[in-house]
Amino acid sequence: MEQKEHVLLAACRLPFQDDERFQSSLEELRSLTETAHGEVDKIVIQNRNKVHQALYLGQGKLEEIKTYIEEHEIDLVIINDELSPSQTKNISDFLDIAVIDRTQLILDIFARRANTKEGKLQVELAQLQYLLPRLYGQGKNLSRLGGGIGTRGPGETKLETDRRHIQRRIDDIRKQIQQVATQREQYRKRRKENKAFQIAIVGYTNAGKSTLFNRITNSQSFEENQLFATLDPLTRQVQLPSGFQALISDTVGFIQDLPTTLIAAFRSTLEEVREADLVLHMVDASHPDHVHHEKTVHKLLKELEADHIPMLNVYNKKDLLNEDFMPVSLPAITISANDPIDIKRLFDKIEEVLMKEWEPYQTYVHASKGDMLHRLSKHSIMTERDFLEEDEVYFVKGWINPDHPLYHQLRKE
Ligand SMILES: Nc1nc2c(ncn2[C@@H]2O[C@H](COP(=O)(O)OP(=O)(O)OP(=O)(O)O)[C@@H](O)[C@H]2O)c(=O)[nH]1
Ligand SMILES: [Mg+2]
Repeated sequence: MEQKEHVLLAACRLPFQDDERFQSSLEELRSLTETAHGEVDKIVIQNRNKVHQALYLGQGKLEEIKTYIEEHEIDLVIINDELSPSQTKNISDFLDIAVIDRTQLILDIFARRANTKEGKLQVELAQLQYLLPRLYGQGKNLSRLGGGIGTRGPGETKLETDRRHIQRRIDDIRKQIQQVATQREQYRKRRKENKAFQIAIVGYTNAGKSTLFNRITNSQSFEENQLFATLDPLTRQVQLPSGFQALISDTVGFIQDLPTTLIAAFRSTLEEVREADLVLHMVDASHPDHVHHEKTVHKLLKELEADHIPMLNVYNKKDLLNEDFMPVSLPAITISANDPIDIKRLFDKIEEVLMKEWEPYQTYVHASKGDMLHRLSKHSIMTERDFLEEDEVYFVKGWINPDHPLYHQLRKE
């Protein structure tokens, strides 16, 4: 068992900040810290008109923190903001202790979690890009080579080498990511050519995406009560009640104030979402701040140019809710990912949403054309199928995606 680091969290509250939002971002910083195996000993808040340019907090407040640190054996200070390189250094010098900011904390968690080649490369790239402008004179921070929050990953071995070396590594990683991205692109193209219908599960971190994915596919996606349990997308085949077949993907969780370096690095992973035909937006409905989580996800989907894709809002963790819960966005379904009956309801709801998007059809298929019947049952939502004995034909009715080649075939017949 890893030794837990004792952490002090510090934040500036500015006049324009909404009180509830401020509190929940602090709560989030606390769970991020715990996810990184830190233990929060104390939270220090200072109300200010603006952030202190050199020290982030005022000098008096820092004196107070320094005294606390000395009396309570704190290992690390985490600031609930993105700091400039010089702010980090100044605070660290002042307190004579390691200081990291929110971005570095999130990078650290991503470094622990990445488990495919692409995921690891992306995290390393983001960490190096974060490190580059902060190379010189990190003082106390650099002496934490033994490890601990914020030091995992590539930083620790390369700190003493020069910028050029890091720059070369960045270029190298970029090339490798590009290669993986090209492979991914080809794979995606093949799926498109096969006209596989793609469903992406997206949502704020910890909403229950992997849990749902696992219940649906019975597969072993990594699922845990931690933030960012999933960093790499997983795709499996599913069959809806009508027989319609689709691919479904689990994706990395979203978070507010995602470090810009990471957004760039994870773009190719999240590009899967842009290619999706249907988005299942999962929301932890039991989270007090779920409305804001939803907004964050919508905003990021827009940035990814994925906001035009049909969406079903899936409000999860019903078992933790009061009965009077009302969905915020429609179309919606409220479920508990662990309840098999709810999974069945979700499947029905997905078909309902697709039928609204698609076109109705009805046609006769001769009994000798078993292949056509099979294709229709896989690629459309077939609602009726009757065998008319005297004519040896099937009469079928259903709903079909107008983008699917079968649609045009049906119209010709
Ligand atoms: N009570 C309750 N807990 C749930 C439900 N669904 C998921 N959870 C729990 O919520 C936690 C997070 O679930 P995950 O499936 O890992 O969440 P995720 O959205 O994949 O999270 P990231 O991969 O970190 O973005 C786990 O502890 C799950 O057991 C539910 O319906 N009810
Ligand atoms: Mg997950």
